[in-house]
Amino acid sequence: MQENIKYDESNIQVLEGLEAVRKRPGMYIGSTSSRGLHHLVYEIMDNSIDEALAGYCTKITIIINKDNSITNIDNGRGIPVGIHPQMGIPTVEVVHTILHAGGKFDGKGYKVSGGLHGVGASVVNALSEYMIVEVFRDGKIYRQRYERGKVVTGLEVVGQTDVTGTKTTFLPDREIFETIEFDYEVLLARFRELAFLNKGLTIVLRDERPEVPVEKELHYEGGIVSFVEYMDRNKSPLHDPIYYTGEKDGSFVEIAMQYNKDSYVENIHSYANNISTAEGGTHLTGFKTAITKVLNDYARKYNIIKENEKNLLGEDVREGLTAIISVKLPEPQFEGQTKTKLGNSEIRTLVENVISEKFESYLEENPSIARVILDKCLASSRAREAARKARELTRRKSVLESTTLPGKLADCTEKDPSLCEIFIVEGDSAGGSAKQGRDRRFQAILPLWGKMLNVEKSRVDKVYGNEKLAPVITALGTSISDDFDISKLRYHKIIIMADADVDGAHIRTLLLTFFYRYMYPLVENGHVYIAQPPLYKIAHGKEEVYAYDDRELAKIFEEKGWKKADCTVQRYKGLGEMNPEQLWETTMNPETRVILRVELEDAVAADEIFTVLMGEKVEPRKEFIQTYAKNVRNLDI
Ligand code: 0RA
Repeated sequence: MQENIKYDESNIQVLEGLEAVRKRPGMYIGSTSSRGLHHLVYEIMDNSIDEALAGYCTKITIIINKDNSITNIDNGRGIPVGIHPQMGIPTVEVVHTILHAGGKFDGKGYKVSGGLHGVGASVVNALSEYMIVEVFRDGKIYRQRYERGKVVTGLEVVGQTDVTGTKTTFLPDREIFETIEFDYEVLLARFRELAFLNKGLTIVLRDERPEVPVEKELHYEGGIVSFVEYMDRNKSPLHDPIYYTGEKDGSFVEIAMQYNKDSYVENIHSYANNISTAEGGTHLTGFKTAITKVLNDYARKYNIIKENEKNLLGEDVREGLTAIISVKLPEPQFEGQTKTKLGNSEIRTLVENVISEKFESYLEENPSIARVILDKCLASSRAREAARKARELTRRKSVLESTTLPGKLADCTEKDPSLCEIFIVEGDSAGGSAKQGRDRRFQAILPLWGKMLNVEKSRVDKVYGNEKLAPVITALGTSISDDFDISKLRYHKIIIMADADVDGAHIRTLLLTFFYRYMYPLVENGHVYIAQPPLYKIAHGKEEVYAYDDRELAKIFEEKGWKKADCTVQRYKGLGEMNPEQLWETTMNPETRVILRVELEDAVAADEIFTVLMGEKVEPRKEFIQTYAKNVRNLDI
């Protein structure tokens, strides 16, 4: 009797658990937007990756089915089907119906509970119209079906097999998600990253939705060395990638790094248990400290830095460096605003020791490579010194002129940055309309003039001195690079407003490159927006409406029942053609406008796009433009 009551109670708890997930899905998967939708796939796949890390699974296949359901197949041992000693139901059912706040259900190593990950199969189940799990184990095929987290069929044996593994199919719930349309490219980018991070693992992505299904197999014997080569494929490396590993007390670290000739920026990505640690943490700190020390010690030893000269700084030794730092550890602590900062202190020493020992001997054994690396660092150091002088000059000037804000800035009256917006506008005529059309209480206008610098091809000293960028820097108030301070940001919305033509796209890309490379936290924290001016104005009698693209134009005719012959359709060639009232109404008024927030879903892809579009090599740019020319209007970062 006792037993029975207890069972009922836990059953009720179970239901409450998954009900909670359906009531507040954002708490478990971050959001119900497209981003949250894609997280469902990562959650399910995560379990298969764990099985691969444990050494039992070599291949994971993910299929996007015609109806946007997802099938995830692995060739691991199969989820255990035996009766769970505490719960009294099959373990596979426990895994799918009981909320495991990211914990391990079987004490297996490497269960990740950081960021949005690790919440597990039960959360995905709760948020799916249906889920079908098939386990291939002990010569049998077991099968169970759930709907919105609830069991609809008990675990059944449905056939025989001579393989092992787990196959999960789920259809995300339309009642929960804003969209259930999966993006092949988004999944592919994440799977490529996972294939790089898990050397030897094969990941297959198959899209069954097109007329002719698409399939891609990802497998990198080189692991993160291949990752670095991949990221640098459009750059000019100074040497082959350097690769180190280390291990202590059940924690593993892997580092791959390579210096490039023609890049002035650093491209370092760190991971903990396959999760991108965008905010860095102990592994990244250990890496940075150690390479700075090793390079300074070597340069001192061989008199490359003279006795009266200063040491190289961290930023000097990272210029042009591409690196991946990947750690795998039993109990990762994720900290920081977005829970993407690794906190485990022991990892810092582990990484430092690996680099100190091995990078030092690498330099000793490869003196000519050591020399080109150090030449690059020294050049960076000199440029930094020049930048410091340029900066001091700017500061002195501003003291003399008594105002720090650029002359062309039409500032707003509101002083609380969280309520303020700045429109960065190309061209004086558009700038004029914007100044007249704006709501001056909270909207500032900064017209740009002069020659725009391509920051991808320049060092920081050039950036400070650039006539077009300097006003942007002073108007925003944050400074740049290592001096960047987000608490000084004067406007929480920075809106780039440029024409919808090729020149406008160019200026947009240059400004985005600048923000990405020199004011990264602005992008990361979602402060950067792109204004969407309309393409058409349609007048019908006294009524006037705007269309932002051709599709919308067609829709307006259809919905309003207007005939083309009765309307005047004006196509805007540029912002300058709009009068202040029109610009306000269509592009600036928060009540009626459309603005796109620049989001960084994938830092690796973003770096790649900026390198390709703005970097030294011409061929990859041509290739990119030829491939994507038809989509340029939707170029999203
Ligand atoms: C724990 C124990 C065993 C397998 C798994 C977990 C497992 C879970 C998942 C989830 C997706 N695919 C999976 N593959 C395996 C096996 C224990 C044993 O066989 O002794």
